[in-house]
Amino acid sequence: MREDFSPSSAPDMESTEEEESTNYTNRELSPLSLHSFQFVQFVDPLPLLIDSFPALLRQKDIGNMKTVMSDMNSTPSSKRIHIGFFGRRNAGKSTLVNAVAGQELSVVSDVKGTTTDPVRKAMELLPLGSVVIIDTPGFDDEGTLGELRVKRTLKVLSECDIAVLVAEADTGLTSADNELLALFKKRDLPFVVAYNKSDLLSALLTTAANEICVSALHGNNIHELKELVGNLVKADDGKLRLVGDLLKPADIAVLVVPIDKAAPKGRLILPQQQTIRDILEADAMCVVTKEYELRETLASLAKKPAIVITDSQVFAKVAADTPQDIPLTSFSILFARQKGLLFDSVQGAKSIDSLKDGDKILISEGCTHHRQCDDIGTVKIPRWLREYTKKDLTFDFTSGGDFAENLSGYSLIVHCGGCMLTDRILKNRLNCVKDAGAKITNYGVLIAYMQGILERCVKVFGL
Ligand SMILES: Nc1nc2c(ncn2[C@@H]2O[C@H](COP(=O)(O)OP(=O)(O)OP(=O)(O)O)[C@@H](O)[C@H]2O)c(=O)[nH]1
Ligand SMILES: [Mg+2]
Repeated sequence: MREDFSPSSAPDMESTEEEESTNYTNRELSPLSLHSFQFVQFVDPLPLLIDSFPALLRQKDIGNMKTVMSDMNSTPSSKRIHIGFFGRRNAGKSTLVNAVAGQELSVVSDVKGTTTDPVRKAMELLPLGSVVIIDTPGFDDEGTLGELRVKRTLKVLSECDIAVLVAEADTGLTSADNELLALFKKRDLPFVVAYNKSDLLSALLTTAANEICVSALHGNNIHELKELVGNLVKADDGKLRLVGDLLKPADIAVLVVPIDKAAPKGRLILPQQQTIRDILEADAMCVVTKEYELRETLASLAKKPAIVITDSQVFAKVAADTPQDIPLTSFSILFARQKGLLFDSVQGAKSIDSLKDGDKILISEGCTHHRQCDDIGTVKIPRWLREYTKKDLTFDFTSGGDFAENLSGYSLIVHCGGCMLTDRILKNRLNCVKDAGAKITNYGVLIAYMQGILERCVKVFGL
C-alpha cells in the first residue's frame, strides 16, 4: 500500500485540524495589523507597536491585536478545565457564575428562563487556573423552545470536565436536580452541589464532602466553592502525558514537521507546539526538522534520539529514513494515546480488513475548518479506504460539535485527532461508540495501518 501515499497526495491531518483556530485568530485582522504583530511579538508588543506607529493604527486594529495576542499567548480552549453550572430555572446559576468569575458574564433576573443559550467564558481563575466557565439554561425548561434549551444543556454536559449543580437551599433537591445528578454519575463527571440562596435559611444545611451552602447574591462561601471545585481539578490531574513520560532528562526527540501549502503561515500548529512543550517539561531536548532534512539531522546527532515523531502526511518517507532501532510515531498517535483512544483506535483500524460492500462509515472532525479541495476527511480518507479495501463503502460526515446521534448503523467511525476537543468530549464520544457496539479509529492511526507501519508506530507504547 505504501506507494499509494505519495507525500503530495498524502494526508494532512495534523495541518488541517487547527484551521478553525487559524481562521479565528485571523478573522478580524487587516494585513497591516497581522504583519505588525509578527514584527514585534517578542518584545512586550502592544506598547511598542502603538507608540511606534500611532498614525497607522485605528482603534479597531488595536482592539484586534489585543485579541490576537491574548489568543496566541493563552492556553488553548481544549486544554482548559471546562466547568459547567447546571440546575433549575431561577436557581441562581447566572448569579453564581458571575460571583465565581468576579464579573458580569450572564444576565440575572427573577424571570424564569432568563438564560436561553449557554454562555461560555475562558478565564484564569485562582485557585483553579485556566478554565472555561459555562452558564446554562434551566434544566426544567418547558414547551418546544424549552426542550431545545434542555438539549443544548445536555450538549454542554458532554464538554464539561466538572459540573456544579446549583440547587436552592430553601427548596432542596428537586426531580430536575436529581435527573442532573444521575446524568453526572452516568457520565462519570466529577461534580459539586452548591445549595444557593442560603441567605434565606435561618441555619445552614448539613452538607456532604462535595456539597456546599452558598449565597451568590451576598458572596458567601464563593471562595470555598472554588476550592471544592479545585480539589476535583487536582484529582483529575493524573492524566497521561503526550510524550514526556517516554523520555528521560537529556533524551533527544526529533520532530518531523513538513512545511507545505497546507501549513499555516509563520507558525507551528497546536499539536506540534504542545508536543514541544511536553518534551521540554520532561527536561529532554527537541530537534525540529522537515522530512527532507531528516536523514542529515539524524546523521548529525551525537547520540541516538529516543524517538522520532512525524506528521502523518510524510509517514512513508520518515519511516524509510528512520533506522529501525529508533522508535517512531506520529503526532496524531500521541494525541490518540493522550486522549485515551489509542487502544480502541488500533483495533478500529485493523477492523477495516473485514469491511464488506455496502458498509457505512462515519468520518467525524472535531473542528469546522475551511475545507481544502483535496480535504483529508471528506475526500482523501474515503478514497484511500475504498482503494485499500476494494469495497463499495458509503460515507457520512460530521464536523464541529455535532456527533451523529445514532451510531448503530456504522461499521466504523473515523475521528480526527481531536486537538480542538476536550478529553471529556472525546471520552463521551468513545462511550457513545461503545454503547452503539461500533468501532472507532482516528485519521493518523488508520493511515499508518493502511501504510503498513502501524505496528512500528505503536510499539513504543507496548501495543
Ligand atoms: N436571596 C437570594 N437570591 C438569589 C441568590 N442568587 C440568585 N438570586 C436571585 O434569584 C433570581 C434568579 O437568579 P438567576 O441567576 O437569574 O437564576 P438562573 O438560575 O440563572 O435562572 P435562569 O437563567 O432563568 O435559568 C434573581 O432574582 C437573583 O437575584 C442568592 O444567593 N440569594
Ligand atoms: Mg441564568
